[in-house]
Amino acid sequence: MIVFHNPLHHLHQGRQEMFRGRLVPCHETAQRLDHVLAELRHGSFELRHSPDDDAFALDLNAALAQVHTPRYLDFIEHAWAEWVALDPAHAELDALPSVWPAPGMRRDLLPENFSARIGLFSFDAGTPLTAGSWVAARAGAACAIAAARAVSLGEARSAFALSRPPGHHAGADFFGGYCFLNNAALAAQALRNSGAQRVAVLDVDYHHGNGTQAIFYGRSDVLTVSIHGDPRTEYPFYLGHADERGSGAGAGFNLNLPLPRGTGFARWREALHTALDAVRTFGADALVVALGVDTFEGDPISGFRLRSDDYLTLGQYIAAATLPTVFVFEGGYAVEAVGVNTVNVLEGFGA
Ligand code: SP5
Ligand code: ZN
Repeated sequence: MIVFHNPLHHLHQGRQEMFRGRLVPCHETAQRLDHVLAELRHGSFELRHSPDDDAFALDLNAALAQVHTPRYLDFIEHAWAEWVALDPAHAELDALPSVWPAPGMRRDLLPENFSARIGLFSFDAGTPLTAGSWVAARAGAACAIAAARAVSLGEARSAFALSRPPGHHAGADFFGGYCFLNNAALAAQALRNSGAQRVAVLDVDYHHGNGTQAIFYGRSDVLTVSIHGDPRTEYPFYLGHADERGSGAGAGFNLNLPLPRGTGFARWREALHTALDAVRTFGADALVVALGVDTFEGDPISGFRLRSDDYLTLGQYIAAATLPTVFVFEGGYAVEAVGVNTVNVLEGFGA
C-alpha cells in the first residue's frame, strides 16, 4: 500500500482546548502521527511525502476551492498573521474562538473584528489555531488528494493519507473538532474529478463526520455513511442522527449509524456490515475511509470498546467491498496504541 505522509504536520501543535470551564492540554498531538509512522516502517508500505511542487500547489488550490468556500480559505490562510498583528503577545498563545453567531444572526456579512470572524468560521473552542495550522493542514490535504490520485491512476488498489490535523469535522466554511480542511471530502472529490461516477465515504471515527456529511448532503454522486457514538450524548452532538438521510438531490445518500457509548466490537461490526451493504447498493466505484481509531477501548475521550485485534477484522471487512480505496487518517487519542490500531486496519485490508 502507498502511504502519503505529511512531513509538515508538526507545524500544527495546539497548546490547549476548552473543556468544562478549563483550558486543558490538547488531545490531538503530533506524537499520534509519529506512532503511526513508526508502525508503518515495520510493515511493507511504500512511504511518500505529500507533493509540494508548484504544479501540484495550483491543483491543490483548485481542489480546496471545490470543497471549501473562498472566504473560509482566505480566513484560515491569514488568520495567524492577523492574530499576531492584533497584539505581539499573541505569538505565544493560540487563537481560540469565544463567540459564535446564533441562528437568526447574520452570517452573510464578514465582521471586521477578529474574534467575530474566528467565531463565524468555527463551531467549538476545542480547536486552537496556531502559527503552523494552515501550512500543516494544507500539506495534509495534499496527502489526501495525492492518495486519491494514486488510486485513480491505478498505481495501487489502495492508498493511505496520513494527514494531520484531521479533517472530518471541518465543513465548507467552518473548522472545529481539531479539523481545518476536510481531507476525506477532498479525497472523494478528487476521485470524482478523475472519473469515478459514484464515490462512497465510510467514516469509522468514533465521532460523527459532521463536516463530510454537510459537504455532500445535497449530492447523489457521493454517498456518506458514518458509524459513531450517538450524538444525543457524544460530540459533535448537533448532527449525526439516524433520521438525517440527505436533502434534495442528495435524499437517500447519507446514512448515519449511531451506537450507544459502551458499544463493543460484536455490535459495532454489525453496523459495519450495514454500512458496507449501503455502499454496495449505491454501486460505488471507489471508497474513501475516514479512519479514526478513537473507537479503541483505551481512548481517553471516546466510549466504544474495540480492541487492537478488532482493527484487523475491520480492515478485512472493508477489503471485502473490493473497491479502489483511499484511507484518510482521522482521530485516535490513546497515543501509544494509535499506531498499532491504525496499521492493523491497513494490514487487515491487505495490499
Ligand atoms: C477528529 C476527532 O476525533 N475530533 C474529536 C473532537 C472532540 N472534541 C471534544 C473533546 C471532548 C473532550 N472530552 C475530554 C474528556 C476527558 N475526560
Ligand atoms: Zn474522533
